[in-house]
Amino acid sequence: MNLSQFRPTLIAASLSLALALPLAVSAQQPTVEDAAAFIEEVEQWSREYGEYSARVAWIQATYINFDSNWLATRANTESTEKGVAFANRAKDFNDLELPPDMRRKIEKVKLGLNLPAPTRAGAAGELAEINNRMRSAYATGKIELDGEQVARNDLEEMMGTLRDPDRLQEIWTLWREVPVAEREDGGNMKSDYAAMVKLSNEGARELGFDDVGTMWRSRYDLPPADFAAETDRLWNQIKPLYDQLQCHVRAELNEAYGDDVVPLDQPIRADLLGNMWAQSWNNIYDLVGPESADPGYDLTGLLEQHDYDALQIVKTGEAFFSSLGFDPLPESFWERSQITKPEDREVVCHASAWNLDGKDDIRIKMCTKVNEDDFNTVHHELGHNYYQRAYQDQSPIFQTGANGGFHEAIGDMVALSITPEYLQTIGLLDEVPDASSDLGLLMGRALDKVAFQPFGLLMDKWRWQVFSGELTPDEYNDGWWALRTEYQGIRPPVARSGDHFDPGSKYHIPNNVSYTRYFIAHILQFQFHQAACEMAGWEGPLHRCSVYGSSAVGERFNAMLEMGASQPWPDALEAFTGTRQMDGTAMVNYFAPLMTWLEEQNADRSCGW
Ligand code: X8Z
Ligand code: ZN
Repeated sequence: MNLSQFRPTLIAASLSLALALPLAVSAQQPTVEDAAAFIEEVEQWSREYGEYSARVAWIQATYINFDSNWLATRANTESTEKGVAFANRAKDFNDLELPPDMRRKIEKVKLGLNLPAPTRAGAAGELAEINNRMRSAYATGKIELDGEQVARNDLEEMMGTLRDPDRLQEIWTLWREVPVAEREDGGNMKSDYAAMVKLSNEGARELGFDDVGTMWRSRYDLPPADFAAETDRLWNQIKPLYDQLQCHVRAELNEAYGDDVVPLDQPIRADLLGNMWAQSWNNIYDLVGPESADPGYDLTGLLEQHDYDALQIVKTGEAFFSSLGFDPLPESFWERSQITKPEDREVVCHASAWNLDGKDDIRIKMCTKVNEDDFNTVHHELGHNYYQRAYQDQSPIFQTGANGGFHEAIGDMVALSITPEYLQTIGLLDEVPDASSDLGLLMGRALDKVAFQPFGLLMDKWRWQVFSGELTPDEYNDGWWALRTEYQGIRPPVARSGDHFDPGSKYHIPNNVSYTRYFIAHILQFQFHQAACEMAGWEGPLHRCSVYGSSAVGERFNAMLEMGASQPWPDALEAFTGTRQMDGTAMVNYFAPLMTWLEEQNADRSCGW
């Protein structure tokens, strides 16, 4: 029990407040003491059941079979039932004056479930079964290429390395057959998704939300409508940069593939951008990077040349955090993590970071490949782990990010410090390229980070429309492509119909992981990076700044991480950066020289789609 959450002074103060308002508090109405007891019950349960269900989920994710699915479905059912009951009880304290800390906990309990089930008997179990089927379908869906079964993460990698448009189209299309593959009972991921939407919306309405989308938008210490407007504001800050990038990339792909494959007056074919979902484009740097500003190396090549294996990549990531002053990862991390793909069983390959016991049992689960993408992803995942460990002394209710975007931004901020200078420091690069390579370096980053933003935004725009009923199941796929085209300026390589379920080809849809967090994280990580470089006394261009080795940065970083979700996120942001606003100008400024160059390149081109 974490007694620091129940400081006697706070309780005494709030009790006297309650006593001073006798008219507002009838005999039946709950008291502050009731609220304290309720919170304690939630915390106790979270500690005990949280560890149990995390261990079950770990087994299921790293050893998918009939039994682990059975166990996970049962644990999910139980925790949903309990979470719904807690959220409903939390509403009893709506009209009670509480000290801010307790009020914040009560509000968090109301929002605690990712997908609430209705309270009627059997509903939580039904929801858990549906979700489990979708999760397994995504992780284990089989894809045959030339008569041979190919591992899903090999296919993901192939989208980055192959350059034959027919082959790319083939893989792209096969991947998207999984979400519509029919089961023996006639259902598929799409029908499951529609059933999940219906059930969880019913649960959200019982809790007083309009729908699940509103519930998800309520997690940012802002009214949900204000949060949606905030994401649009941030997007509009960076959209001009994205538009220039899209225009240039289309022109370069047109050079590479010709008018038939890449017509200049249409959105870009989604399979040509070096990524299964066209969400990050750094893998096509060789096709679209500025010839005059070659950085002279690529990270994948360096890792190969230096015989890095997956374990060494993780050790390298750990060493970065150690250089900031964080303690080494515990022995159990190395014993229990899944760093590479086991050959003998089905696993969930999509990368994730775990804390199993709310204390030091932190781990990553990856099917790490030795390439640039996974080098970055390892840092991303470790960021989650160091955050989890830093806030372990908070109440379990506050053991999460200041908002979802913070959690996703921690490791990414560190990865922004993977500069040529840093690579030289750790012995991967012999010679640091001079300033004439800056445009190339910036282009590499932009293809990863700027290209991501419209995708980061539209994933949940689509779900918000789905949960609100604006899109019906028949319209799911068309609505998806309408957003993909509007925001990203891309199009499917082959005709799609209402029978397809292309959103289901992306992990976070069948797994119900909200996605605005990544959009926010891409904004925040540049704010963090800028602030960190200032703290480290860096005076050059931000893309050349590495905070490797700066204990001053580490200390202030840790102060933010330790807070977890105990304070509204502007407080956490202020603790590290001194500002209380999310702001896209840090990202825009970082890429300013590239923007100028892109505008020059595009001057005589007809942009837009
Ligand atoms: O899902 C992830 C992480 C795990 S939280 C690997 N990311 C998003 C994705 O892969 O789509 C990181 C970037 C965006
Ligand atoms: Zn993440």
